[in-house]
Amino acid sequence: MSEFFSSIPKINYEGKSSKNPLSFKFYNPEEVIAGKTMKEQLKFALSWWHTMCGEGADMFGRGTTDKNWNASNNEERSANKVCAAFEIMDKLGIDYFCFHDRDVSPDYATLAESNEKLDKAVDVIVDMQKKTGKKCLWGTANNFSHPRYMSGAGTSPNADVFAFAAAQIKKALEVTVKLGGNGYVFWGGREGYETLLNTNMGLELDNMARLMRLAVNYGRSIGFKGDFYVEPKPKEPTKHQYDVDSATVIGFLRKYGLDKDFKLNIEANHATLAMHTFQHELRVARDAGMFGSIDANQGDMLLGWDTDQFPTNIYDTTLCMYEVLKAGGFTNGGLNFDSKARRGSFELADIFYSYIAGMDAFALGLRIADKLITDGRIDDFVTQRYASWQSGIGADVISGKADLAALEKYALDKGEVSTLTSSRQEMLEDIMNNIMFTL
Ligand code: XUL
Ligand code: CO
Repeated sequence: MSEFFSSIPKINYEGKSSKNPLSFKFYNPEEVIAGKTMKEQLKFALSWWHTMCGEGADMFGRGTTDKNWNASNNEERSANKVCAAFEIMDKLGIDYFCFHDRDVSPDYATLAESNEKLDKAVDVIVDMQKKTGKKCLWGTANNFSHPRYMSGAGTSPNADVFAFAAAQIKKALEVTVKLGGNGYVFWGGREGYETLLNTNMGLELDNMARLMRLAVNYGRSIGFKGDFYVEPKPKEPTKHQYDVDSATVIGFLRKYGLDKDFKLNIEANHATLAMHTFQHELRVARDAGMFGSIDANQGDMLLGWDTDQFPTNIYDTTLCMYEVLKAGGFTNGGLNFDSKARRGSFELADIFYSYIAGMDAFALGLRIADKLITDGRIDDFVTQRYASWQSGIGADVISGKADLAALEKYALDKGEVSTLTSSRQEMLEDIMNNIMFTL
């Protein structure tokens, strides 16, 4: 097999004092943190679309990176992409990958031909999986790029479009099962609207749920035992995406009885587009018992769109890993780098620099999150802050013993609340800095 990155060596852990940019400073795969190896805690995945396909094009200019992988036609490109992807995973020590059907093999003239060519490319992946042991974290169907999906897929006003989307999902599920994937993602591509003047929102949402139910039924019938995920996002490409945020998606899944099969795939940049912190979105999912997987990236707070930058903000990665550890760690999910190098970072070597930056940022985040938990000051503060719910009137409210009349009597007898305590935000932020910077 030809090497695509002959100048890049295998990336090793060299420790935080290393000045070698092609080394990990914090990610030491076999080191045990919080009861598991870092590799098991972090479950890093490569995103086929950004890494193997994205060439850095934006609204104002064409791509800056060549992702043709020395191919002379589409089929050859699909096969070469597999070799290049496995070389990247091997050199970085990444165990998982995520894909859309059309990242692996593009659209051909008909659905039948697209399926046939997809099968061929998938066979190459299966072959490489056998040789390397690399695994599929999750698969999905690209139901948003083809012009037929201009007004949505599952929420299209046109039933034929719904049928095409369903057909693509059926095939993508089969491929995910073939690749041993334990996750299947619904990111709401163009499932949303631009104006309610032309939109039957109620029907569109019912239809989206119908499509998800059909996917669950079919997936289970072909032996898919993993988790289905919805990936919330509030806007872009449509003005109003139906899957706004974790809370909205959880409400939707419960309304349609899909909450037993679906969990959430939380993406950092989508959280901030929804005007939430990444941690908020993770907490909402965790509290609902629906935390599943993560699309790791970050936005730029000065830009209002989905920049999908490689994550380097340690506060965010720390608080993310804090939520992951509190959720008991990943089961079927993992950390998929839904991230792309900036347009100006156009050399193939930048793929490695970007992944190293992202992997190290999460490794450091995991180390600090573990310290935050074992240190205990922050968790103890929270427990103390809610202590009034452990006994007395608080316990009576929780057990259901206290009705409104009992609460009124309690308040009247008390006269005034005399036990208010400070919320101590600044002290807690200082504790966090203290833990972060005394590693
Ligand atoms: C788009 C996005 C997608 C999903 C998979 O914003 O995040 O790449 O992760 O369809
Ligand atoms: Co994503």
